[in-house]
Amino acid sequence: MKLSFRWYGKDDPVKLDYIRQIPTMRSIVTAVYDVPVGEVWPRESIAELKKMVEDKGLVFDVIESVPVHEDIKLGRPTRDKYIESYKENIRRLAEAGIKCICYNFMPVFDWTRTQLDHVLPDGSTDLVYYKDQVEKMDPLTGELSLPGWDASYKKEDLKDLFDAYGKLTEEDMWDNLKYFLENIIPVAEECDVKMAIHPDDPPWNIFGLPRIITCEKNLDRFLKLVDNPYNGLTLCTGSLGCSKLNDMVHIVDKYSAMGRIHFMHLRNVKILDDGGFEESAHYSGCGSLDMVAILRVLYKNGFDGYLRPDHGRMIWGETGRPGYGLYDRALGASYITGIWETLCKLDK
Ligand code: CS2
Ligand code: MN
Repeated sequence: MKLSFRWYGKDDPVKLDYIRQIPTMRSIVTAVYDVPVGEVWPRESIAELKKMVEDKGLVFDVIESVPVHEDIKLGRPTRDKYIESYKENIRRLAEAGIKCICYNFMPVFDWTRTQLDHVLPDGSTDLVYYKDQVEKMDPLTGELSLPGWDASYKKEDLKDLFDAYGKLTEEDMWDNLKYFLENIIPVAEECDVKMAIHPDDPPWNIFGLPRIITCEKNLDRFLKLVDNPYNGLTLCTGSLGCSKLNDMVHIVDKYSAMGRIHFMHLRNVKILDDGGFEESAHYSGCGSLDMVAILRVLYKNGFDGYLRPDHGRMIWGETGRPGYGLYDRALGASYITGIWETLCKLDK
């Protein structure tokens, strides 16, 4: 397991100087953030990121994310141009030493929550998804904007996108994903870069937009679209695991045994009775997922891919990007390291 940490580049309030102080921290997960979706990343920007990371003694070998242009997801005629840029990004990143690229295929919005600063009984804050509040949200009229989302959409563009997705069935999404994979996976293989799709978060349709990377059945279907080890998964326990229908230990066991998990996101969530959820500290007792059981199956299957603590709470007065503060993710990383060390030593 290669422990890694997400970093949002030089404007991230969380400094590489701090990240490197987390015991056993190895890789930095980052991206070029100032290039519009669908365009090629300048070699200089990639080189600059690599240098910043390596100057601190950390490894630059995972990218999260190279975003997929909506025209690809929608199967519009212009998709070929964006697919060509995507391939070029894979090549350029491979030249810079990247071994794994995380991306997602969610229409329009990335992860969705109803509140980013929900206060827990201990005074820390977390991200929550309350069903009754989601029903009242209208992304077309509200001033709603979440940090996982591309803030660049104008209201009119959003309306067009919603109209376009309104005509698209889930089967169309599958066709469009297959077309994308058939084009990019051969390039990824040639460049020795593992592609790792991130599950939809939450793993169900939101605002009437179709979502397909949601459950075991669909993960099976996804892996068969292009049955090649370079076509793999970012297994995010908090994304799939916020649905009671997903048995996370079984899912992690199955796909790590198949060698198709290239990147693990470890995060805990507390599933609520009505199907909503609250993100929690990583410790198993704080949420609905059993972190030891998840890490145990990874260990048993000899998992040697990347693994990072995912969203943390805001604790100790830290302010910054919700889900991506330093302190709680560092606690998560240490907790994971402790479990992993125990698994290794018990095995001896
Ligand atoms: C999120 C996402 O759960 C997560 O990791 O923070 O923003 C994720 O990075 C993207 O969906 C990956 O493409
Ligand atoms: Mn994740």
